[in-house]
Amino acid sequence: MARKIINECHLLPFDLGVGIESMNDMGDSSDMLDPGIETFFDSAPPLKDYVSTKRKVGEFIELNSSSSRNKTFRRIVCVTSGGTTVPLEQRCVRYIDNFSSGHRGAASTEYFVKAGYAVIFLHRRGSCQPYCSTLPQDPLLECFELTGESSVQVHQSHAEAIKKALKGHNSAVEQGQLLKLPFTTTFDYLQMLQLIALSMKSLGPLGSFYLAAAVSDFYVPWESMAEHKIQSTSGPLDLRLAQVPKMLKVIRDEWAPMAFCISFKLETDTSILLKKANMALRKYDMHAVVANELLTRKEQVTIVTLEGSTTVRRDETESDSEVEKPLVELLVDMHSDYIEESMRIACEK
Ligand code: 9Z3
Repeated sequence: MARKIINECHLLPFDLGVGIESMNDMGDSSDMLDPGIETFFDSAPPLKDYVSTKRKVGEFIELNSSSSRNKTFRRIVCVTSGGTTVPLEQRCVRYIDNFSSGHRGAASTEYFVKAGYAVIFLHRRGSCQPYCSTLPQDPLLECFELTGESSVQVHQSHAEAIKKALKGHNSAVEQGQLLKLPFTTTFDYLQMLQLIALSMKSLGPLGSFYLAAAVSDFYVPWESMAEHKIQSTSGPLDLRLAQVPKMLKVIRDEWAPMAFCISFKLETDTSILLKKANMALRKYDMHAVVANELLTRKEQVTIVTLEGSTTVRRDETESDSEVEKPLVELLVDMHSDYIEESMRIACEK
């Protein structure tokens, strides 16, 4: 259990009114963006589900904010999860992918919900989902059996796992604590992250970002991308990839400056991991960077902050324990401290 009770929000002197009307007035923040970011967003194919995604995010924040009629009041965290793709063709047949199963994000979502948060789970379509880790890896059809001409039932051997997953998932959704939004490409991901961050701006320090998605560092700008399938008969392929601008700093500077921001640093060479995490902490003004090494990422992670670093480990004495449990507990406590501190500063003004 998290150390602190997290329903202190009614004490906060921040304006938390996040009505849907006010969210529609957020306007276009692109005037303030640096040129690389502007180029990226200008070149991106517009989000197909922009209007419905914005509405869903607005309603979810409304439901969990103090302005809500039913007075449910929770902190909100945006958990990003899975890898982003980089299409090589506009009518995409081939793409570059970033490694991530989505397990970190899915498991962490469950622990945030348990700690009382409302979670916007921004995930790669088809990657691991919350409450599904105990489901059988077998093909879907092996979970069911025909019991008559037109009736089907869950196979007894899978019934417990499916019941557990359904209970966890349905309860989180029914309580209004889970909103799942899928992405595939880096274009989709960053546009959705921007939309969510701008929507969360008015939550002040009660909003949080847990950026576990593995985001591509390079991309092919839409206008220089081949429209049709690249032909192998044209010989070897020369690709020039532009650099994806780092959006972490933009979240801090412009999109949601008061939100509590946690990013991840993945390396395969442990000798540079903490140095790189420390650099990211300072460069992007994160509140914490979670450093992990590819092969040991499920066993241990190190949380790097300006105050120092703390390593948390999976409880090896329990076979089904996950490193995300102590990780999220620690981050929830840090978020509590951050809210308290922000509240104190706001009161002094
Ligand atoms: C991570 O480091 C995640 O912990 C993992 C989780 C992707 C390793 P899985 O999904 O793995 O459970 O299989 N995410 C961030 C990776 C990343 O691309 N970080 C960038 C960097 O390291 C910064 S945004 O430069």
